[in-house]
Amino acid sequence: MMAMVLPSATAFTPNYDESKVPDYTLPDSLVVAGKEATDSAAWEKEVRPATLALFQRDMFGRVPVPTQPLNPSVSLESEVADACGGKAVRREYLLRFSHRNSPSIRLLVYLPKGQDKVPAFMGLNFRGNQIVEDDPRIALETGFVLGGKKTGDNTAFAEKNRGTGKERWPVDTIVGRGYALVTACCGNIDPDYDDGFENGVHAMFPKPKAEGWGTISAWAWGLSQMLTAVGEEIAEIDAARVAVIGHSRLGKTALWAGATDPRFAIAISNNSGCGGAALSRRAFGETVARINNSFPHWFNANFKNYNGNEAALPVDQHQLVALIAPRPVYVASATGDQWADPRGEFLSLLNAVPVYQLYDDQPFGGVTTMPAPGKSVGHRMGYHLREGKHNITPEDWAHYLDFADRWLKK
Ligand code: GTR
Repeated sequence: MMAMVLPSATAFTPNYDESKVPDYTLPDSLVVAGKEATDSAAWEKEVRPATLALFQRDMFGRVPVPTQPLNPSVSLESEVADACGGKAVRREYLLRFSHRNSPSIRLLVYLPKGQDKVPAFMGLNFRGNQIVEDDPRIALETGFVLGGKKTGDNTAFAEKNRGTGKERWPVDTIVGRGYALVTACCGNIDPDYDDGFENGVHAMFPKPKAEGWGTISAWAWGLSQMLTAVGEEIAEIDAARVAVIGHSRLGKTALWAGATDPRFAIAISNNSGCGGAALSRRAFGETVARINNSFPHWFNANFKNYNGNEAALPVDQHQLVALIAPRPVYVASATGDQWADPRGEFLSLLNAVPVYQLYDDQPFGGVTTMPAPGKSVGHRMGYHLREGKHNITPEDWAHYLDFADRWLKK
């Protein structure tokens, strides 16, 4: 008998045809849960908290209350004075909590030499700190990394990856422009797979309910802890001038970190796509159902109610951008990254303008249409579309550094 091949339940064909984007109406970012923001005070007092609560309830989740104090502690593990051809001091720190299930978060820090209280970029990496530079003195990430073994020792994989992220982390340029860089492997905070909240920082908290946090929320929480650690331990960095940055799933994380922690001075989302800067209602490229099926652990259980049902979402991603107001925000797309819906990413920024306008007449510099590739536009809200693939490149960084110069240099 011939076997019948049935289409798998998860078969998914992304829409890349602009004419097939469903008609949609975006929720009004200024009127949420019956509250209206007519000025910045009303936004801050009522509409912003109501918006944040909806994102927590239906998407990223709420961080559970720990059952005991977590008492973070930071130890300096290494320091070299010859990084970036002698332009930088490089340190490694270990951030831990007093809970018996605490993971160790290993921070890699570059500080421009001889400068005090510098602004900084902070972002997570996928494959361990050793990717940033091919220097055997940087500790290998032997635990969970993207592309390595899910459990067990990843030493061999980490060895192979030394220095492979140097395009993504152009430390020489960053330091040369007067910024510090702080990074850590996202897997230190929460390994990127569905494990029922058993590992990573999740293991220090009670098990979440339907509203509970997923991995993106855990990563964002980790970034906040890293910011606290920087403020307390690294006098060379001005913790009030830290830009949180991330690529792809870590770009979604950077936006959520910027939304939940107002201490981040700027949030930068690089090719963050669905669940990040891209409008969910456009269902262009990756969709809510697809992301929840492929990565059930990224968002909370309630977010699954919107699979194939984007119109019912009480918020859309322009409101995630708006939660960062009035702090500067930057979104970037790539022409070859249709999966992340460049137009949807741009439209989120554009539709967050009314909230930013409560603070600034022309937050987006009067921009109303998507710019040509290669050009950075905007003012307090920045955007560019890079020619090329899903990636973060020195060209992206050049725009981020210019943007940071505008807002973080004294
Ligand atoms: C993809 C996922 C995207 C994006 C990307 C990444 O597989 O569909 O949402 O997050 O991974 O993080 O590299």
